[in-house]
Amino acid sequence: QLLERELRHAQARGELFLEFQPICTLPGGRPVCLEALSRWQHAEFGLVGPEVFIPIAEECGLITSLGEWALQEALGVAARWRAAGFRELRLAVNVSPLQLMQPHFVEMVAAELERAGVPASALELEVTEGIDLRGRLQISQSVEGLRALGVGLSLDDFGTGFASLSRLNDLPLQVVKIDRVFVADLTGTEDPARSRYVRTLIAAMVAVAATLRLKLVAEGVETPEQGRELLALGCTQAQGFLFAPSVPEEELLAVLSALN
Ligand code: G
Ligand code: G
Ligand code: MN
Ligand code: NA
Repeated sequence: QLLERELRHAQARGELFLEFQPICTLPGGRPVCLEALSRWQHAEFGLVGPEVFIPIAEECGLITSLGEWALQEALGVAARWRAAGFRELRLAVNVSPLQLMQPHFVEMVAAELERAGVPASALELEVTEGIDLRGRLQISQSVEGLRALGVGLSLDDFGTGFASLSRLNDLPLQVVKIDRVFVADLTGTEDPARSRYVRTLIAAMVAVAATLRLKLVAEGVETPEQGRELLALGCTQAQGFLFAPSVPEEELLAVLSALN
């Protein structure tokens, strides 16, 4: 189809770029990590979002090279913010489960870290369980290899995919990210039963995360009220428009100094 054909040329044409969004402490709003988010600026279609082109890339086999590009590009930017003095600021990069299926994925990650001069401990890979990761040998080997390398693993969009609370102990995770649909319903719903339910759900996630020694990040936090609710529930990190939208590298310094 048309988008697929155009996506095949996007990389070579330089139409892909990255934006970065801070993940901050709750309370305090101190940035601890920057998540790299891919963007596609097409000459005719305009800005195409990753929720559109990532699934296309996954279907047509472009995700491997797109994912490699995103990692390489993001590590280059991270090397620059580290050189500018932000050494404690980690980098989070989204990876498709299909990338974890690649036999040489871990070697690729190690080579890109080496090339950028960024330590493995400064990198977190975010994976969304859009497919069931269980029982896939290559995926468990990749995940184990990343752990051995010292790269962190985050479970993205938690609560919406295949992953259940009982699964959190099966992957060597450091971080779980609560999907923004739950955060939105904390305060944004007219239905008190729904907001009570979402509160209970988040409290349960906080309890499980504490037991498993996982960091919990709430996504899509837009208002101070949501921030207060999440803090009261025991959530200690958050990401969202409350702190900053995603911005290109050129605007990072301004965003970081506004947050500090
Ligand atoms: O930033 P935005 O809300 O448009 O991102 C939408 C979704 O696309 C997010 O869930 C994010 O995890 C995913 N995404 C963004 N960039 C990448 C990428 O480089 N690779 C993969 N696999 N997913 C990405
Ligand atoms: O990996 P993930 O899909 O969670 O990536 C975050 C996505 O959420 C990005 O596409 C980003 O543009 C979007 N986003 C970031 N902050 C907010 C927010 O506060 N509210 C909403 N609705 N979307 C957000
Ligand atoms: Mn993500
Ligand atoms: Na997400």
